[in-house]
Amino acid sequence: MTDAIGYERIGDIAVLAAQNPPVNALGYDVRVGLVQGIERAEADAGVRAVLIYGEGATYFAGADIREFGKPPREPFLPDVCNRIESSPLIVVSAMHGTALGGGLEIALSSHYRVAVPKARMGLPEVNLGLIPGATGTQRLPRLTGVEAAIDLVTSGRQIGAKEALDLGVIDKIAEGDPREIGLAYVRELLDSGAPRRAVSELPAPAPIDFDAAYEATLKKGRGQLSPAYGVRAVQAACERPFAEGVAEERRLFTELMGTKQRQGMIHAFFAERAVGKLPELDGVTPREVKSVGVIGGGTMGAGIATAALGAGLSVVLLEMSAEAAEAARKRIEGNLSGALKRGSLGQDAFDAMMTRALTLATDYEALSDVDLVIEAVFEQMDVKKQVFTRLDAVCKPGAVLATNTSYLDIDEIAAVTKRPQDVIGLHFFSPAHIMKLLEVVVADKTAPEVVATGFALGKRLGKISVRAGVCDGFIGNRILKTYRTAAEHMVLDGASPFQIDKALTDFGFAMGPYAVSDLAGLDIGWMTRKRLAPTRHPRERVPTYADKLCEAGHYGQKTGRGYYIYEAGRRAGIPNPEVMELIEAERAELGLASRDFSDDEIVRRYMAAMVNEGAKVLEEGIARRPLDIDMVFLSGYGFPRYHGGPMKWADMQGLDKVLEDIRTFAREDDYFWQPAPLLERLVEEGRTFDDMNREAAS
Ligand code: 3H9
Repeated sequence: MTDAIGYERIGDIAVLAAQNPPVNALGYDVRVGLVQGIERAEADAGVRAVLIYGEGATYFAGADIREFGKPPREPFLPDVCNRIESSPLIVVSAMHGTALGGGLEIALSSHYRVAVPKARMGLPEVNLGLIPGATGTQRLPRLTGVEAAIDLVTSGRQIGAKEALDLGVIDKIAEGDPREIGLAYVRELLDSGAPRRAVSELPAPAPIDFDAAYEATLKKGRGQLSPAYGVRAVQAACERPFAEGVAEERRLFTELMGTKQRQGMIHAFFAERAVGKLPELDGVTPREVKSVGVIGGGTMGAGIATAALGAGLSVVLLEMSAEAAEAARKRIEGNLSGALKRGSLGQDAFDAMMTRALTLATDYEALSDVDLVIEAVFEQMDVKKQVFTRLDAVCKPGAVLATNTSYLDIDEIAAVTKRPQDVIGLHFFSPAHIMKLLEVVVADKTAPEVVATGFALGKRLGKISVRAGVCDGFIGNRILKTYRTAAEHMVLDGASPFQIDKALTDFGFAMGPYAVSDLAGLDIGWMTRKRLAPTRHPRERVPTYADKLCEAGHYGQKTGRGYYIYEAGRRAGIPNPEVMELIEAERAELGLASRDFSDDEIVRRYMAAMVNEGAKVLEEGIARRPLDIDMVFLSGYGFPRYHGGPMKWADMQGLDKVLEDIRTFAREDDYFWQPAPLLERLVEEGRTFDDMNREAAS
């Protein structure tokens, strides 16, 4: 027997205990162990039932994802599931922690299922670009019916024990440790003479209109294939005998396993876990943070305060006047009321946050005792410097002083204090209580424990924190500026903003860049263009048509008109014809000939600009690893997860192809399209960004 599954005999019960920390993933040893355990129990005279449970934190949390993409080794998981179910003994699974994917499939192959009240379960394979591939799509609908099964398979969402019981996924909830509740349940079943009960032998569920469900799912997934494949797999459960349904599930699963989407999503899964692991923080203890000061109660400050309150921190919010403080309080209340209405926040907790945990202030002295301050005031260097001078004077020693600036030089801000080691950038994205991304911007003198504190705070707030270095725009906004410029060049040369948006939403972005500008407010770009105008290189091509929109008072969604026109009651805008007139006038003025762009060329130019700037950001050490850039774009810029992030996307295209594109584009404009030396080196050496990720981890 392998060590991964322990075998123990307790009276007439054989107990199989999974011992594969940290999450009891169903790797090769575990699969072998389960089959051997069942065989041994069947051969063990007097054994009448088998209990399966997980030691440590959880029941099986799924197949071992690290094995994907390698040649599969027998026994395959679907065969293990079928072997368990076909046992003449009564097999019971006792679940705790998270029974996910292949884990839930093992449970569904058991004859009875019991779970602790806090257990969570689900089929999250779609989040890895896959579908359940070990009979889950065939067994689950036989228990829950088709609609619930499609919901669980296509959303990948986790459900709690109570919902699982209501849906018929489990048979019982019991308080205790899994071994204890499992043994008690097996005893109860044996004593009552309960029969062996195989889910595969239950009648096939009633069908629905699967073509409609498939189309709707495909549309909702914005080009992601796996959820739509999940619909087809559940369809097979209705229309075919069990064994054939399993074969169809396997076919669909195997097809998805061969896709780039699967590679991209699994990259995202591991990148999400690697992003917070920094060698520089090994053994560094973060400072304790119980109270947070927030300076500025606009959309950003109120969002940050909301996030901090939601994480159980006490917050002192500083504003310029009592009226402004009151407006900030209202914003926070508005932010929290959504959670209150949805029921994810109770009235008592809401009241406690708004009264005991939140203090409004207009005097810096109120910040004298907080553990960490984040300023979210106007983006102007002299304003920031004033704030930090005040903070340096009032904050207690050891307090972390953070700026939420989006692009200003944090070294320069830190230099006005006598404690630059305590100064850091914590760059949130708006709305800060919702957006996942936090750039932790490390300045020259920032102390490692202050960096660790930034990461610890990010974790507490439920953010994905990415380490960034200081430069104009850090990782995200710097790269954004470059690919946004590539889009503007295409507009000057003949593409319309609407075609560009469409090409990029077809690529999988939630919104195109022009719709995003309308949402963020066109005045932001306008201000940036004005700020950068004096230092602009003569060869930079910067269109002015958008300035004209702003001059006419059209700032996007907030004024009802920008690139798009927003009619009351309709979320999506319709293209603003005035925009094309302005663009055509500008092209005529500059004497530019318009040409056609295919959607494919639009995507290639946009992505090449993103990847090239990403490579420069890496080379300068602003981002430490390619995966850091991927996480910034996946969690803060609506980059489609199934492409894995821009750097993973580039790897999957082939870096040589991306470089070739850049060199081709450079023939028209060798000022903008300067290949990143790092990209050239990687191509020369036949290496990838993923190789860099691996080297950084070793
Ligand atoms: C599947 O089952 C397919 C089948 O239908 C068909 C097959 C034929 N494998 O997240 P954490 C690692 S697909 C390998 O930080 P938490 C993880 O990388 C699978 N490794 O902990 C990390 O390693 P490290 C369906 C895994 O407590 C460590 O474990 N299942 C796996 O915050 C701790 O993880 C899923 O998609 C795995 N399956 O969350 C579940 N899972 O320390 C995926 C985790 O080196 N897993 N690791 O960085 C999760 O959602 C979370 O890990 C879980 C625990 C909720 C379980």
